[in-house]
Amino acid sequence: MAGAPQPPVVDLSAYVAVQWNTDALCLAVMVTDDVHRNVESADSTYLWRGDSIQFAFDVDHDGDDAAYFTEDRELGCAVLSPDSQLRTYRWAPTPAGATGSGTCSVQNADNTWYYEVCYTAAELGQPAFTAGTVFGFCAMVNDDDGAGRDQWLELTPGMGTGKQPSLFRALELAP
Ligand SMILES: [Ca+2]
Ligand SMILES: [Ca+2]
Ligand SMILES: [Ca+2]
Repeated sequence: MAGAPQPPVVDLSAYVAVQWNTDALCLAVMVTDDVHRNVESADSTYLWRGDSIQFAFDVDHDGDDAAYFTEDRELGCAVLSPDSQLRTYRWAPTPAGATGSGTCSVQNADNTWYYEVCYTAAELGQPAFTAGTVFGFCAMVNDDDGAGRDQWLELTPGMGTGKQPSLFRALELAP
């Protein structure tokens, strides 16, 4: 109808869900974002500067206060623009790289992006995933709408501005 008010275009919102079995821990992230952009094709270290998702696991749940240690993981996934190439990356532990950065698939419809990311037990330093295991956990969604990252969403503080696993939430693998 001419002149009818249009719903506002959402700048950034996100939902995260987790599922697991013995072999894999999978995360589904639904992101609503008005402009998709990630131009960091040259160096995956900088995928976080563009639209992307990242997860942190304080694997031994010791709440390190100022850094990741060798058992901890920071991992992520992005869809590059304009060619829709998928990238996964592991920022921690160092040396960083694509190795051990899981698998990612992404679909989108209009401004909504559906990421599905899976990590093997080995990629999170486990012989197998078992009920009752507790990780420190944070999830983050980065937003570039045309001029580099201008905002992000975090499940908790402790990831976007310095690494502080003590601030993460507990993620328990429920039976
Ligand atoms: Ca946005
Ligand atoms: Ca730790
Ligand atoms: Ca964006």
